[in-house]
Amino acid sequence: MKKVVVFLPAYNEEDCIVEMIQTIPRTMSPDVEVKIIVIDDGSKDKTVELANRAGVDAVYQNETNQGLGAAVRQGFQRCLELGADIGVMIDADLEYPGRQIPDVIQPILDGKADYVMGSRFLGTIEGMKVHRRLGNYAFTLLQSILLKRWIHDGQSGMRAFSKEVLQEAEIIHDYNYAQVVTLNIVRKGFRMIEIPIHYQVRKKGESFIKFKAYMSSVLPAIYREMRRKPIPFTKSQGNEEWT
Ligand SMILES: Nc1nc2c(ncn2[C@@H]2O[C@H](COP(=O)(O)OP(=O)(O)OP(=O)(O)O)[C@@H](O)[C@H]2O)c(=O)[nH]1
Ligand SMILES: [Mg+2]
Repeated sequence: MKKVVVFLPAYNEEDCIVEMIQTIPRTMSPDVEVKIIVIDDGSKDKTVELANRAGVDAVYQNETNQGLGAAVRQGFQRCLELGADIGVMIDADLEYPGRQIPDVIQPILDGKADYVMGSRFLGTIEGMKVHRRLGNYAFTLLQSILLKRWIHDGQSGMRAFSKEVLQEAEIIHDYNYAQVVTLNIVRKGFRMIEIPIHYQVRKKGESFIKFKAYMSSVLPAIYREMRRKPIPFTKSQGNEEWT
């Protein structure tokens, strides 16, 4: 039996959280057990109450807002505490297809990958604005150059992580995780693949992305991450620190 823990980082998502939780299949295959948890990051609306009523396995509540990077880092930790073999992260804002979670975990179940990104640009996209599309292309290209391999969608809000990746991945800033975590995981030697997903832009709630804050946090974090020297992960060596 494999344990899959799906975590949703959520900040003021009362308009979406219930419907989002309902999109996540509870049964994926006979040998997979699914748990769903919410990492609430100081929401000031009814996110926590509604998530609890929607029947998730746990809601972890931060008193104050720590940022999406910090929330995903906490998500990894919670998955491990719950004994996950695979952790899945998915945004709470109804943009990503919960029904496709079985597709993103399959390559890990098959032993073909350690890290799976749901790729919007390999799949279908509904309603993404032009400036967002360009921003996504630019940040994805930057990651492709830094990793010397082609990536199609470096900012996806739907990803799956093997247990080893949950243990080893580091997110070096609290504001965001999207690019730095991929640089971190891939440079440690884990196998990443992308699979096509269907994406539909947010119809309710508010995006947290503000251009200036994003640029001034994410770009320096990418730089800092690349300055670090990755120690390749091997099963015997495990937890060695980076220098
Ligand atoms: N824990 C936590 N989650 C956050 C925070 N800000 C946003 N989120 C959640 O992270 C997910 C992604 O946030 P969005 O604002 O949709 O960001 P995005 O999808 O990159 O941007 P859009 O394309 O505009 O939707 C959603 O589930 C949010 O609720 C935060 O500060 N802390
Ligand atoms: Mg979103």
